[in-house]
Amino acid sequence: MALDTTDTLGMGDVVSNESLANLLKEERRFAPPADLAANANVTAEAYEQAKADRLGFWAEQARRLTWATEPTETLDWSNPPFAKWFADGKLNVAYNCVDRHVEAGNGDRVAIHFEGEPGDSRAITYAELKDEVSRAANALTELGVQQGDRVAVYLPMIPEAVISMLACARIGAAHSVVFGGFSADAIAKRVADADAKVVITSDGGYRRGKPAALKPAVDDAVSREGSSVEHVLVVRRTGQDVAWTEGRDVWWHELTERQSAEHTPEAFDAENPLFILYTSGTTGKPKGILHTSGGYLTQAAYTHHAVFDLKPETDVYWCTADIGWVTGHSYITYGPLANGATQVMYEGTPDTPHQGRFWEIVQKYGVTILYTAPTAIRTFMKWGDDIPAKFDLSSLRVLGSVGEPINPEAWMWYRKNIGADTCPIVDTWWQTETGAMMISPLPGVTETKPGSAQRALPGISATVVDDEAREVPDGGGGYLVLTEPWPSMLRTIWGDDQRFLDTYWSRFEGKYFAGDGAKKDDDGDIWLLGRVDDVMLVSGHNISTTEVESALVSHPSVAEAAVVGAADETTGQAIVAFVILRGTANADDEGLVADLRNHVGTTLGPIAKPKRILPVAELPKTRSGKIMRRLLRDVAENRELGDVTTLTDSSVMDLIQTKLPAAP
Ligand code: 6R9
Repeated sequence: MALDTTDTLGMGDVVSNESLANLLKEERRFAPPADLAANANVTAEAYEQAKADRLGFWAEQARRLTWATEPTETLDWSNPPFAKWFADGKLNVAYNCVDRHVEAGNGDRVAIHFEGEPGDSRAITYAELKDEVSRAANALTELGVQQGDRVAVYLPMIPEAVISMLACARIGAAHSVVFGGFSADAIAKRVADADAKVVITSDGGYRRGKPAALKPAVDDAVSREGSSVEHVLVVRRTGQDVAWTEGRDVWWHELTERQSAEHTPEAFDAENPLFILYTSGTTGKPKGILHTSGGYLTQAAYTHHAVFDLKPETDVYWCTADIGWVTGHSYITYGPLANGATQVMYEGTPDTPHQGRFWEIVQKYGVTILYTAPTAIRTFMKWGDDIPAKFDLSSLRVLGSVGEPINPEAWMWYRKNIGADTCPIVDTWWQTETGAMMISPLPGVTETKPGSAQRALPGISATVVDDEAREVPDGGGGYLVLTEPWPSMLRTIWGDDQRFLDTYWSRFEGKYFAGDGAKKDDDGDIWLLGRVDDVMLVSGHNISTTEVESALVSHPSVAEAAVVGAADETTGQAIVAFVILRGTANADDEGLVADLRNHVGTTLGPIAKPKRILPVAELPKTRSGKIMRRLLRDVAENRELGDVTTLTDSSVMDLIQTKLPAAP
């Protein structure tokens, strides 16, 4: 989450006492399809049940898992905010994700339909997955990995990524997955912070039609002085040449092939660390978010069952996230596999070899549930309606969104062009820190509203507060907070309890501060307004970047927009918008820029009119698709660029800077 600067806690200067202006009015409503509602996994009753007995509700959800020792305690909150969930229970996470489905007679069910970018494919059943995870667990044990150790994973989107994570879980070691696009520096920092013993990587992976090397970055990272890494385990994916350090480097296939496919899963404490995942703050070193086993898996499994209405016998689920993002952890590896789902895993980019690749995959596997990000949806909008129209998407029944607020127009496009105007859209708000979904519609229950995540899930308590920590009334705006502990909450920042307290628990006494701006509409539904650090203060009014961006995207000439507040002598901050135009619109058309300003003025009010609108070809994004507004702020304020290491493609910034006219 590269936008996260909450640990600086400097936003008090930015968000003043004035609440976020409630600008956007969205009146469209969509009822759940009747057949889905009639057969839904979860009904409205779940909210009532959880409200009456929140801990009882979660204790019941924990029974979705198979425990070696059933927990008798639900929550230990005796030392807040350090939570323990199901603390006297014991389980093996990998057993829950794999073995138990085989034991239940579902060994022949496909767990993963892998689709490689070059077109190779591979179906892995639960029985096969059990063998592979067992061999990998034996292999890690042979390399000296033990319960409590850390293993770094730096892999492309191939089944071995999931197998590696589960193999770690199986032997009680914590994994730390590092995005396959990060630099040697980023790997070295994360490996050092977690003190990882082993790194699992590959020769390379396929991206945009070409093999892209991965191992050189690992070689560089682990050859630094004082590295904790004893072994590098290398998966052969592309067959490209690799440098080899004898004694340290080991081929995955050589090591795993000679292991037994039998491995007895040991039961570990519910609070045994499962993984560390780093979120990159803009300043300081990345935060290692620590998740543990029983509570995390309970909420990942429950939310995947409830929010996607998963029917494991018939659904084909596809989450397009990368495994290096928390979404890949909770909704590719843990949630779906704990639920015995059949899922698609795709290695590459959406436009390789053509812009219909996603829809071709949906058609090929008969995908019924699709989970993707607003950034992808806006890209598909830009490419045009005719592309998905060429494919049979009639298998789809539930559509999900995650990562950023989804603009109402992107939501409408998704529903109409991908969801045949019938599929419910679940806009799921959550964070690396929350571990699993927190705020989302339920597909068989909620009347949805384009652009709103709406309501905390059963068993979750979220609200919006003002500067003084008072809950805002319906119609008000402020900060999103979580008011009760939840099973998949982060337990701490790895090795830095104080930073955990400072970042999340010091802003509002006794409440978790998420760092997002939010408002409540007149029905009490929650609308996310972007990171608090991104909120603009224009002539004394707090204006959300999200709302101005959504207004711009609702203009037929705009495909994508990123809005920032730049220092301004008269108004404090002035709104600067970077826009990507749709196919036929002309970037040099002065009339269009005036038209866009007026469009924002009529949609949101004159206060929200951007002072400058700059058409650009690309926007800077993180690997999880979030727009990095702070870099655009640097550009808009003619400053030198800050840290660009978490960008997907740093050349984007050169492009934007060269295209910029001098500031007026
Ligand atoms: C899962 C994930 C977390 C931040 C979060 C918020 C933004 C995610 C959202 C959303 C509005 C949604 N975010 N989902 N904003 N609506 N449905 O993205 O985790 O990478 O840690 O980012 O992403 O700003 O605080 P992570």
